[in-house]
Amino acid sequence: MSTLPRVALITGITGQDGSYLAEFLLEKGYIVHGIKRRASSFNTQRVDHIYQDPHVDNARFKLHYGDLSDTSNLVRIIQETQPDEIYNLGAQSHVAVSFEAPEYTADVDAIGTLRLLEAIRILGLEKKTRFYQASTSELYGLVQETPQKETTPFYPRSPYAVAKLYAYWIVVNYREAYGLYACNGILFNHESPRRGETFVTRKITRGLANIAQGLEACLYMGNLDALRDWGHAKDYVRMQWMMLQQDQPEDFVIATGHQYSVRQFIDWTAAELGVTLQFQGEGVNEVAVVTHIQGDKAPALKLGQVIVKVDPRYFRPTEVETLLGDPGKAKQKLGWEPEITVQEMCSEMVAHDLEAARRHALLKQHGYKVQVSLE
Ligand code: NDP
Ligand code: GDR
Repeated sequence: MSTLPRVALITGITGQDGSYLAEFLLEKGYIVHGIKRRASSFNTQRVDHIYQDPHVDNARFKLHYGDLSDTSNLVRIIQETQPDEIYNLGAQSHVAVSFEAPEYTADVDAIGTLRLLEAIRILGLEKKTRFYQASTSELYGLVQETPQKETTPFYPRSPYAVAKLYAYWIVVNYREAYGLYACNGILFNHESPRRGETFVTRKITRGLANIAQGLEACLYMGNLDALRDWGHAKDYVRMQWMMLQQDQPEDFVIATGHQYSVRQFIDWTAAELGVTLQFQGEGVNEVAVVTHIQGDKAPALKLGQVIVKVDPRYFRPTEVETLLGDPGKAKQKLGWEPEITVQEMCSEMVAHDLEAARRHALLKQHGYKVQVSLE
């Protein structure tokens, strides 16, 4: 057996999952290549801590400029890196944004996947390179069965989900047509302190931490009734790797099997800040009012203050109201189970965002101009 380190190529390495997966694979001894997009400012914050100076010999972490919309670039990177495993995590991953940019989303999320699979074929790497596709619970959309499992029919409800539906099936087709080792991980929502700031959990933890420290006045939210099965990204990237280590390629649902509302996540976040909220009103008039404050984490808040309001701007043209996964197959076949609960994850996210908010508040107190980005 070869003793050479295994080589992985990750698209979307600068994103939430890409950063955790890169850490995980480096710890396992892999050489990790990642594709990053050219941007007008640095966009590698999530992987800067594992970056290795390319001038040093034997660097095991390497970044390449590239884009899922650029076939020749992908072919060249795969040819140069000769990966044993490709993890296709790159995507325009925001569901609401996909209604604004449907064509771009289709190009990157659907055709981008095809470009990678074709690159493997063009380069004759069908027997060498294993392929992981970041599929999604959004495929279930308007749910046909609860809980959702590998056999539940799909009903996508956004340009993002429709693009991911193409990607899902092209992976299945290339596996069946050409014998590629290619798998879909149908992942339910997973979060962390590295979650993008405009996804709902991070928007809540960051927004309420900022309000608690007097940096923002109010958090404007969309559908508070939406129900999601939230897990921790660290648990989910472990499963991405496990899926590529089996004898036969298969598709798996990755979820916790528990479901909560957006309103519940707001409540947990407030509780982490020592704040009790009461939700009042209905529909677009619903607000959350501060009814109790304990401890020193929310010095800027006052009793009776309204800190959450509904803004219909955040409603989606077609909503996915409820998602709940059944991770039974992953447990039974791979022995995978999530280790971090949603409450532990919320606590970690609030601690992270509160620390940042306190830093900003301190700067503000000392006369420095502080501007927090809002959506
Ligand atoms: P993020 O949005 O955090 O990361 C997306 C990554 O894709 C970023 O590195 C981004 O680069 C990159 N990217 C975007 N457009 C392109 C492009 N045109 N070419 C190359 N790279 C591009 O997503 P997550 O880490 O949360 O998710 C990873 C994958 O898993 C995505 O495919 C997502 O759709 C899917 N998924 C996520 C779930 C979740 O709950 N997190 C659940 C199910 C599936 P940049 O940093 O420059 O923006
Ligand atoms: P989702 O995640 O669409 O499930 O896609 P998101 O966190 O954006 O929304 C979850 C639910 O919360 C509701 N919601 C809001 N969402 C956002 N972003 N902002 C708000 O203000 C707000 N208010 C309520 C949404 O309507 C929705 O019902 C994520 C992405 O990571 C996808 O890439 C991935 O495929 C799926 O999870 C699984």
